[in-house]
Amino acid sequence: MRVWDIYPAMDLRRGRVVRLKQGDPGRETRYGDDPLAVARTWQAAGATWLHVVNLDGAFGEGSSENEMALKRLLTAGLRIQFGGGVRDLESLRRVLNLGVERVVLGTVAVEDPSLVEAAAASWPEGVAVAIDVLEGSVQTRGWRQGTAVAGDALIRQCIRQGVRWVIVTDVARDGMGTGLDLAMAQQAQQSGLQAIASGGISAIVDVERAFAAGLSGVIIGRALYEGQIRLEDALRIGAPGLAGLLVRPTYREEPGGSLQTGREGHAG
Ligand code: AMZ
Repeated sequence: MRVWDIYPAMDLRRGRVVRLKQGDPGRETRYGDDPLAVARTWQAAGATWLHVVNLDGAFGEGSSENEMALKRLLTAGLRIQFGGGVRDLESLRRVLNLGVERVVLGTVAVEDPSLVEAAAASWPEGVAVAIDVLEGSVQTRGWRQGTAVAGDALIRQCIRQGVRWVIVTDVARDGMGTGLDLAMAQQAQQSGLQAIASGGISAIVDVERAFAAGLSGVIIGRALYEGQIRLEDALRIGAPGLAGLLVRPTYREEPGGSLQTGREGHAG
């Protein structure tokens, strides 16, 4: 059966909810000082998952504030996907033991691939590899280090290593509201991985396109915090119960030029 989930994003910096532009800590917008309260608003809107990033961890800085925030977030009863600074098996095990359902590994996938292979063997549903790409090449260490590894090479590595989940982020689009580039996520999904796309989602049509492209989910950040997308609307896309089955949305151009979504009706 097809998997499809919407992940509201929560990036944490010193225990506070922020969004960065293109991952740049110098271009930060703060959205809240109480991560649990923010998480509860997403939960009230119907979210089942939350994608949490420990930015301090990703930048190689320790953060007891973010760790405390994560522990509080885990009390909300949401399913949590968490990444940032998890770079050895001991930290991975610890985060899973806290109750995180899926841990995102970025830097180690490039710097210590054997660790990812071991992790995927032990927790096939519990780990995802971050494919954070800028102009084709993978970025590590808080997206401040370019590498010689191409995004599609990392996708192939994931397949060889038995990784099930990947999160494909277009760094140049992240936090910029420029729309989603689906190509690499779609390539990953078509290679048999469960691919979640992130970076640049700015309108409900991006979510519809990701669903229509067969992806396993999308991560939405700034567009939710700034109100370009209502989470309730995003959650309706692909929701079983509406048409009874998952159906692909169809698009038709209205005379006024606005894009409307229709449904093909019952599939099968
Ligand atoms: O915004 C950033 N600068 C940033 C960010 N959001 N840098 C890294 N990350 C995220 C990755 C992934 O989810 O998208 O942190 C995680 C990877 O962390 P690490 O420590 O494993 O490379």
